[in-house]
Amino acid sequence: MDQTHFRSCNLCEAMCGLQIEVKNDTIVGFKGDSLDSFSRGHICPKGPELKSLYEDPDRLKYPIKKTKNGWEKVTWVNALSDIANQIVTIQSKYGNDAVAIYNGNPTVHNYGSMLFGQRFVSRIKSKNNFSATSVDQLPHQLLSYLMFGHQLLVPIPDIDRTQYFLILGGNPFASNGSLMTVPDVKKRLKAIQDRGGKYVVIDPRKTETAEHADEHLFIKPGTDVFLLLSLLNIIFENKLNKPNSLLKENDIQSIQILVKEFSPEDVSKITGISKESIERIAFEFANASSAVCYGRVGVSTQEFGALCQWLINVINIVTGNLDKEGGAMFTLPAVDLVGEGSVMRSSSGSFNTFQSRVRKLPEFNDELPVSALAEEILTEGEGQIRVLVTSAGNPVLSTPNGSKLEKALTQLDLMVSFDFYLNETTKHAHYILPPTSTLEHDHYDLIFNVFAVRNTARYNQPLFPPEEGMLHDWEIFSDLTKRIELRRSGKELPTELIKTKLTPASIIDHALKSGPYGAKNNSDIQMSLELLKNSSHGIDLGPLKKSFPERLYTNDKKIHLYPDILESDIPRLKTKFKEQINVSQSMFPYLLIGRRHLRNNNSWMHNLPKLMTGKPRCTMMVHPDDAIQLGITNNEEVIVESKVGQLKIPVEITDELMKGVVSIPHGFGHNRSGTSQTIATQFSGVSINDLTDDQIIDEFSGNAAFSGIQVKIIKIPS
Ligand SMILES: Nc1nc2c(c(=O)[nH]1)N[C@H]1C(S)=C(S)[C@@H](COP(=O)(O)OP(=O)(O)OC[C@H]3O[C@@H](n4cnc5c(=O)[nH]c(N)nc54)[C@H](O)[C@@H]3O)O[C@H]1N2
Ligand SMILES: Nc1nc2c(c(=O)[nH]1)N[C@H]1C(S)=C(S)[C@@H](COP(=O)(O)OP(=O)(O)OC[C@H]3O[C@@H](n4cnc5c(=O)[nH]c(N)nc54)[C@H](O)[C@@H]3O)O[C@H]1N2
Ligand code: SF4
Ligand SMILES: [Mo]
Repeated sequence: MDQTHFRSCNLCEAMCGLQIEVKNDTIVGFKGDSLDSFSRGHICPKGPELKSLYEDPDRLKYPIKKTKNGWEKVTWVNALSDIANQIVTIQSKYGNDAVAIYNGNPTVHNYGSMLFGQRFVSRIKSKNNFSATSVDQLPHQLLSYLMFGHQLLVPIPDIDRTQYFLILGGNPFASNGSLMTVPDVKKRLKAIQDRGGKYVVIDPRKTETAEHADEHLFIKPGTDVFLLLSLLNIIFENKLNKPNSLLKENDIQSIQILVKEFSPEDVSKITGISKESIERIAFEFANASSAVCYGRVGVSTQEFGALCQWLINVINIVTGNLDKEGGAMFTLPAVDLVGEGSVMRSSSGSFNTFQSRVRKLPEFNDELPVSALAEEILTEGEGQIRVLVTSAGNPVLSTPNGSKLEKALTQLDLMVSFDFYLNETTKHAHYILPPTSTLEHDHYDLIFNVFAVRNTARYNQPLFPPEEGMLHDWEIFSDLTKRIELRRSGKELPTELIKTKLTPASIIDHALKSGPYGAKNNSDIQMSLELLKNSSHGIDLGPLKKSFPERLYTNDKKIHLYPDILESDIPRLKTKFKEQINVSQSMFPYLLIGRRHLRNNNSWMHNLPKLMTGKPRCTMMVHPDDAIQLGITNNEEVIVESKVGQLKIPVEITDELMKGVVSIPHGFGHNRSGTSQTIATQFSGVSINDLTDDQIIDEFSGNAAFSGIQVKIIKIPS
């Protein structure tokens, strides 16, 4: 069959529209959809590789079971029945917490998996629920919950209208934006400059984004919290703050008192940013006609990740830039996960209502920090994890101290992985349950429309039917959940797959019709699935609009500028401040940070040959002066050692990096045996998470702290 197919790419957060030409059931052309009003024809090199993913000979298409003779193909019914039996038996013997779940990043890029995976999690009723949230954006969601009353009321930079954009720890040129769904980010950043505005990047590396910025400042990894405090110090000291009727006066006073201790002089010594620059940025930001401060992975994954996100919100609020055009705004998506009364309203959040068993780390939104996963498997006693279900995740490569987790996985009674690759994590499973890939299923972006720089909606139909016998993630979850319920009530398990009338599309249709643009709300747009099916380039629902106080969900309808609970973290902050001022020579003198590359996507797209061309990417970047001091040269292999591990990696000398800082990308380390990813193995690289430490976290939120891991660089004698 010949056709032109339009859909959006679901690989990263940018949601670019794609135009796919098909002849005789084969893809012959792939480009950006120029009629998509949101992405305007933009795509990156990863988008077209959805084809390679679909055609990848290493992609699993039927369930496999680990046996004495190796992996064996099994039927869906046998696999799902056996798994259901084992889960119910183990839970009745050892309690619900004996079963753990880890949901990886692609879950949120796959609405079927999200909707039916959540049902599965809720039926398992285990405290041991983990996800990639706690190696990523947990602080953003936590602070939205604490300050605005809903974890998904995340402030989004109004990039198309701002005059001053301050970026900390984000590299949208490589990542294509995060918690800021923004296809075409280069053009949009350039447009700020073209209209006389500025964008400024604060990063220990002069990144691709920083390269084009009006200003880039190096910062010592992990010290952003002090920079943010001193920016506020200057703002208050100079009365640059603006009144806001949604704030409580005591909150402002308490913050004013707190920030007084963090003078630009002291902070300059800690961060490496001059006092003058700190002062100038504070003035420029506060005096701009509109401004937005934005921090991403580099600042959320720090020892003070939560305080960083708090202070970023505070800066936006007190300078009058929250919920204002050109500042940090909120979306009004067609499927509303936030609004009171919405049929799809997600939980507003929860924090520290229970703790992990071993280290007592706090729960957020019914999830525990994944840094605790390995110890919860390895530590004997009541509540020990015996079963792990991973879905769309590769925690051996993506979570801190991956080698420790790897050892833990070998001790499980049962491990089940929803994944189409046999990789570093899934190789430990007893069953791998492979779902269809993107081009074979439909998709509506539930999550990234909530984080987008414009309100948009788009429904993506499947391009190809699934091969005979293949199932979607949601179908696997749906069947398994039902089997567990049947087994719990002592019923026989059916010998066919259990069909369901409810589909992801039917759930969405209902939500669209009753959502903000649906007939139920008397909107002229009359939003529905049918309408989206007939709008193959998606529908633009306009720029972000003022949302408060209507969509502010705190109990008193005020912004909680200084949530009480944060006070418990201030002593830790002050101790660190003193330590940092009197910093002494460390056994591990270099600070390690990560990096992303446009052609990688976390750990899982290294098996697509076209994305792996070009010069080797898994290198350790180091500043030329440091290289001289260490006596190392380009491409030479060195040993990098941290408190928890060691690896060998080639050197890349570059003045992109701040002195004293080294950088290694995450997601590599495909040299482990027993996987089946032919191309990825050829470009194996090493895993930075064999150096990062499960014990180094943001103690307040439980989020992993990857930025600024102390390491030693050892020259290998020739
Ligand atoms: N091509 C590509 N795109 C992706 C991904 C990918 O793997 N590849 N991953 C996707 C995912 S899951 C996410 S969450 C997003 C992330 O999106 P971004 O946050 O934009 O991603 P990064 O490129 O990791 O940017 C983090 C930046 O923080 C800097 N940094 C490190 N430590 C510090 C510090 O202590 N202080 C400051 N100020 N900066 C610091 C790093 O040098 C880096 O430039 O990207 C998404 N998009
Ligand atoms: N040191 C360091 N570590 C990091 C980061 C960092 O910046 N530095 N970044 C962190 C961040 S932001 C994130 S989000 C995590 C990501 O961490 P994870 O989510 O654990 O890992 P991914 O590499 O995204 O692996 C995704 C897995 O899902 C599979 N998959 C892809 N699509 C589907 C699908 O539709 N269905 C199913 N069932 N499976 C699918 C892939 O084959 C792959 O095995 O990594 C984190 N780790
Ligand atoms: S930027 Fe992201 S959404 Fe756009 S084509 Fe690339 S991977 Fe896909
Ligand atoms: Mo992420």
